[in-house]
Amino acid sequence: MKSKSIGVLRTSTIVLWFAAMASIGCGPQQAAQVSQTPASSTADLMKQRGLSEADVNAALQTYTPTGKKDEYITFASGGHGGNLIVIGVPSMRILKYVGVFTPEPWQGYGYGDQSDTILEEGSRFGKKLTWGDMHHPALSETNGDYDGEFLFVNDKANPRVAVIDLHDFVTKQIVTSTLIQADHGATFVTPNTEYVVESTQYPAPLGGGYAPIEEFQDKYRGAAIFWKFDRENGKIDPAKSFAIELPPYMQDLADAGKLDSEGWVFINSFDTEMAYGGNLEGNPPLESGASQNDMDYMHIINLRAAEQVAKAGKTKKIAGMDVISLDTAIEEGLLHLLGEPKSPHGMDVTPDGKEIVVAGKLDTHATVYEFAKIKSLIEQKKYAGKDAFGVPILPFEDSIRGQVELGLGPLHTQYDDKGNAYTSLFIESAIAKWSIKDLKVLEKVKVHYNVGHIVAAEGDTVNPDGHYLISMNKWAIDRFSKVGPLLPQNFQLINIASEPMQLLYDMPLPLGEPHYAQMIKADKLKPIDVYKPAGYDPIKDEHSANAVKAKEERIVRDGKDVNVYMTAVRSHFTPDIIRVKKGDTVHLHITNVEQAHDATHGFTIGSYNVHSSLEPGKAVDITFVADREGTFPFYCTEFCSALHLEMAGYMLVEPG
Ligand code: RUQ
Ligand code: CUA
Repeated sequence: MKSKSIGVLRTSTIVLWFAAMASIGCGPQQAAQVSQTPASSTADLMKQRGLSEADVNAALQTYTPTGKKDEYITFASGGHGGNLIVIGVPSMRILKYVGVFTPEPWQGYGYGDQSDTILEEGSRFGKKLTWGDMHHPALSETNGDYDGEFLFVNDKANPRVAVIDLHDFVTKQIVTSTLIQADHGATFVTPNTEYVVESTQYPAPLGGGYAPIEEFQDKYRGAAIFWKFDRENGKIDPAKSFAIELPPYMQDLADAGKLDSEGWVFINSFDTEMAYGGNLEGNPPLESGASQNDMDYMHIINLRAAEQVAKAGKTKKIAGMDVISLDTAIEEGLLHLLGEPKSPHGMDVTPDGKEIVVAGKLDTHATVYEFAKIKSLIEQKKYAGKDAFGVPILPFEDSIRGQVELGLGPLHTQYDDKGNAYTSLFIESAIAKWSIKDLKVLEKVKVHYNVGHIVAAEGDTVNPDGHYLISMNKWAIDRFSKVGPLLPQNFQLINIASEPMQLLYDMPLPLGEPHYAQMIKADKLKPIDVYKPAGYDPIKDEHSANAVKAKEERIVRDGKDVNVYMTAVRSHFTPDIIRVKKGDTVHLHITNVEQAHDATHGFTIGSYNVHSSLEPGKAVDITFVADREGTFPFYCTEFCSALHLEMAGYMLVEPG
């Protein structure tokens, strides 16, 4: 069930009601509870804090009393922070950071064997990476609607895709292919999450080799990788994944078709000039070299047909990946190009799947393409020409329904439940609301400042909710108290159900630059409370072979390997003394045997760079070499109980 949208609350009525309640000795929430006298009347508070009626109105739409939950959950990319950020809407309270591409000490992510495996798995060219430039989260979908089960997200810098399981909000997998060297059209899922799309941004020789940049047109290529998702296992299956070679344009954002356009993938691009910079070598800088042509190209991929071609083995292996060559893609009719106004950015399929909205950074319009027209042009082989590689180009005029003039620097588009689209205007620092049917701007709201992506409630699904939209602003300038030259991002919550649209709340976001986010109805998420039964390994997603039960704690020495089978329970670790010799390899296997909700312990041994989070029922393994003799206290790092400080012990490393 979709939520009903709300309009603007009538503040004057509410203020009067507050005043009336206050005068009879009842605060707003205390009416049915203990009677308390508010510090001041609402009118006094407004005066003291300099708040207008509009401010109070906005506050009442976001204020969330203790114990009340949010209606929506937003999953925001953590940008160069490399972690995922979970935010409640409308309160805009941060609920969690999830370690993904960057070690996250609170969760012990990257500080123990299991989670190290995940970061290790994300290595490229043998190098373990401890950060990522996270851009676009994508919730798993069933029939084009979020199902609340999984989330995928990309790392643009070190092209990778992570899988986060929303049953416990833990990163379970990172996949990467050295086929490509930077991504941006990622991650986007097909309507039933069969595939997770990852396409390149900056062309490079496929597979990661060297080629002189002067051979850009011959040797450099883009690619789109279609990672096959195995929902049953909750993992991407690289062996069943494949890629298509693309021309050396700078492919940008992408979207998967839905409903009418299901089975197709759309990727836009800039730099169809194939400029590659060289501003100290007599060439124009990349930015101007890449902005010469009036039109760039949308890439239209017939994914269903491509899947058949890949299954038929018409691929070559590059960097371990099955790749459909550009020639094969052309021969088999898998790839078509279509003009897009100068340097486009956002690529957003409408909820009915019938149209595609492309916003041009350097063009003041959004262009609305009709999928039915595109499909019939492809079927009739009606081309306007071919590009330098022989890829057929569809005629622009015949494939669009029209254009709408939005303003300066249109980037990304989201949708509501009433047939409206919302497009961010980066240069103008505004959001334009426009009618998809009439191609007319209805209204604009100012934001602060330089908005990139926007996210509306379920705003890129087949069934958007309307109501809330967050403007993800890159610049904050004067919105918050000063914190030095590096400023937070500014997330602004907007009520899009009200007319005019109403700016409700500014939330500073001080952890990297989130690019995209997705907002899901909170009741679609069904996370677990504890790992049951105790002894679960969340990374391997199975009962741990090293799980320890109460009374089965022990220390087992095998040559220089010391295995410590330990339990944690309020308020002790068993064993609480570990004796080893310098040079021993210590394998800690710790199980939090508690099953009480929120009874989390932490574990650290000083000076060994070891930390784990032990949620109820979780089992972790930590391996390290006791390479320093001495006396090392270990203790619980979560204030779990009255005797938390006593939840400690000693590791004694005797001289070897
Ligand atoms: S991109 S706004 Cu990945 Cu638009 Cu950042
Ligand atoms: Cu366990 Cu503190």
